[in-house]
Amino acid sequence: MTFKNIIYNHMKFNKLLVIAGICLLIFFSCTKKEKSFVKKVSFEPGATLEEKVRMAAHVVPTKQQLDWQKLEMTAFIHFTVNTFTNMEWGHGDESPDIFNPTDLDARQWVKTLKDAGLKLVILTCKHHDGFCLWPTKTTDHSVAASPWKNGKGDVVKELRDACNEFGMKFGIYLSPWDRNAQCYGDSPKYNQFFVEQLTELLTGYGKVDEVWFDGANGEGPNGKKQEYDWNLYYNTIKKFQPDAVVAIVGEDVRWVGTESGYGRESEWSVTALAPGGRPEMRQINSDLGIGATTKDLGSQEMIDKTQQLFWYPAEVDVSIRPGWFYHKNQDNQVKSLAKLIDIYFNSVGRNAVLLLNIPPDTRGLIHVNDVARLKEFRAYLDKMMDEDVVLQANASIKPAEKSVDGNEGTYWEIKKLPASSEFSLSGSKRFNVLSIQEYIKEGQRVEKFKLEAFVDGRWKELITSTTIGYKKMLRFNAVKTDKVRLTILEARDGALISNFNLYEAPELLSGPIIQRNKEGIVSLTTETPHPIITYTLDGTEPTKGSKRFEAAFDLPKGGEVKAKAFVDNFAEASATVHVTYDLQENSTFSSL
Ligand code: FUL
Repeated sequence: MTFKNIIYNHMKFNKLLVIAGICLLIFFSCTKKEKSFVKKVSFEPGATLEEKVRMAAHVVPTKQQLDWQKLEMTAFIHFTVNTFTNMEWGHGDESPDIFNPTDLDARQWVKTLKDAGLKLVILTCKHHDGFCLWPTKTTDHSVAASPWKNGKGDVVKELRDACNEFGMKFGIYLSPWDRNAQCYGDSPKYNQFFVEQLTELLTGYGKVDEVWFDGANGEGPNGKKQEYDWNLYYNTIKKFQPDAVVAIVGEDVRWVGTESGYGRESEWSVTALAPGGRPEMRQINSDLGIGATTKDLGSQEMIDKTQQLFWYPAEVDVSIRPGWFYHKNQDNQVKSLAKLIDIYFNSVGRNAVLLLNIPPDTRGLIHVNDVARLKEFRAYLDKMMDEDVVLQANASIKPAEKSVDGNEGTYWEIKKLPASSEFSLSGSKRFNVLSIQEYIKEGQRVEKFKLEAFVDGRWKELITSTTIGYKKMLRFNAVKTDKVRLTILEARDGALISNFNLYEAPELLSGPIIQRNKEGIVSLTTETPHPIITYTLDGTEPTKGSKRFEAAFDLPKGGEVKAKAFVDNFAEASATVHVTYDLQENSTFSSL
């Protein structure tokens, strides 16, 4: 090759490089994704509402937050000296002698929870009374001083081992408020004490997936208020368990604001509420006049008022019984199946994670009534989700909707709004539940959508709702059709829909509630409208031929009442419920 040739080839090569470069530039500028803001975005002063809302659409969760959200249902275990004193908040002066479960079996807890579909379990390692369920080096006020297993036991370890065995995620609740620790209120000293406890739990029991910090903060024994060093606590968690989410007074997961089991209809994961307990975060919230219980945390009106937004998703904590701890006199107050399902739709179905508390009894076991109810709960959900009637989207999907392969699965991108998508079902199908999800890895965007069914030659509206988020589930009157239409009406940027399912939820037939008043009169009621209730007083199983309940009846001497509810001309029956009354007012209950 001559020198001239070399120069010529070199020039040709350079030209090619330039052309290739321009092509690459064009390619990348066309495919360039809008910038995402992981966990937090701050606005420039003077940003318009329109600019802020668009940025809000691109606030995204951390990997830990996303993984946590996908758990959908998690469990709480409240267990400590309160279980034995029949209290909700111990005073801190309880003797460790009273902590003596006769049959503690963490395997029974975890198996029960796992069978119910709960994916993570959080234990009250220390509640406000200060008693530690593990043999801590920080205080004598622990299981080591109790008669249980001659002071050699460790509830945290037993739970951890059971979680390993059943493949369950594991979380710790460590109450910052401590009514036993002498140093509580002497802020630097207690912070050190607390961090030592936290460190023991974070380093001695393998992987911790969630750390739960309660907001309750009472006075110390010396009358002084404890100033918690949240920076120190968070840094300790980051150091030892960087993949754990920190909840409630934590910067990853937000308290939904009630303990009733119900999230907001419009539950934004992108909130103006600043997360956690650090003073600068508290200042932001106090300037905005908002807190976890504020009704609106993420609407455009709220965005207009604030200078920053956070990915701060909601957790709904609620107990299966009235109390957080076990109380024998609440054995007949385990929430009904209908109530639990309602809670499911209003927590998991409202863009939140459900944290359902199931408290073990004084034996250290989950009571048979709670076990039975959880089984019914799982069976109901399985039956409902057995068949998704949406089989395929028909050809009328608009070109604006494109199917995208994201690394968390496929989603449709719907850019121009409002936009409707039609779906043909696998034949004429009956359904009464919608489940819809956004691809939240890229943010939460939908503000309003509706679902219609094609019935008798025209579109009939089934439901209109606001936000979606990770998951929205809605119930409506059952309809039978072979075609439905989903319309995204408003969104903060292109809507990214990752799942769209329609189910038929079985009629919810809750068992009768049996009650006896002071005069000994027994009444039977149900949450289901217009059932037929039959009952027996001789211990036999109630059938459709048994005595029908028509009016309250006298049972002054006590006895066993067994009852069942029927609907649909006896085609469907509830579980049998029974109560045994003695001469006094005491009763025992179980669902057979
Ligand atoms: C509250 C506590 O005071 C209750 O006892 C319970 O632990 C609940 C989950 O959080 O703040």
